[in-house]
Amino acid sequence: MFNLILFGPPGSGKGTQSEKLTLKYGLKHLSTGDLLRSEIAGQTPLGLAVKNLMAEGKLVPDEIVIEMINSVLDNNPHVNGFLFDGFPRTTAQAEALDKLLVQKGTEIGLVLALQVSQQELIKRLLNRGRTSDRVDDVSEEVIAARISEYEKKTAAVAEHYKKYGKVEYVHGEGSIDEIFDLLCKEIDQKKVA
Ligand code: B4P
Repeated sequence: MFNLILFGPPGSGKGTQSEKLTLKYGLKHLSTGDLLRSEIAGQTPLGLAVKNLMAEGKLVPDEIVIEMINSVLDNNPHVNGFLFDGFPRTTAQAEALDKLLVQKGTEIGLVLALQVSQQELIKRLLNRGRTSDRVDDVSEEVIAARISEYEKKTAAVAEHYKKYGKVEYVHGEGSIDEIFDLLCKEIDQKKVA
């Protein structure tokens, strides 16, 4: 089983590249952002609890996200591996994920961290806000709040996995295919090694 984390700030291309990577490597795509948005769309109690936080660009509480991941892992016992997209987003989530994977006899194989300038992130997200129904992409204020949450709480996740030598940085600006090739090179090197 090969488990991958695609890491990076909001708008760095995690969701975009995850779709291509899951197809190529046969991994199960697990996006906490998508899972949370589908709870909101279904107006479930969980969705109602997180709706305002997400609209403000704040992170959802760790307990909610960890419980959600736990049940997805339980419901997918026979996959080749998971691609975690947008998770973990705090050190507490990373520690919880490591424990859950140990219980299942596996671990994180690689963390690919996309590096994109702040100016480019804002441009991409505002652009998506014009064409999608993502409420958190519409205002520059909410985008700034998301980038600030990333810097305060999420950047530390890379430090957590660096301790285990699992992080590779990838330049996340350029065409989607160029970045995809860079990511594939890192994965192929790791899987062969
Ligand atoms: P997410 O759904 O994870 O969304 P995101 O970080 O904004 O990035 P996303 O993956 O969607 O965008 P991408 O970079 O692919 O999170 C949303 C919210 O959910 C969070 O703010 C938080 O509230 C909550 N949440 C999720 N997970 C959580 C967790 N674990 N704990 C707590 N809260 C959690 O793409 C952005 C745009 O760039 C797209 O329009 C794309 O087309 C474009 N793009 C991509 N690559 C490009 C390229 N190379 N060139 C030009 N444009 C590109």
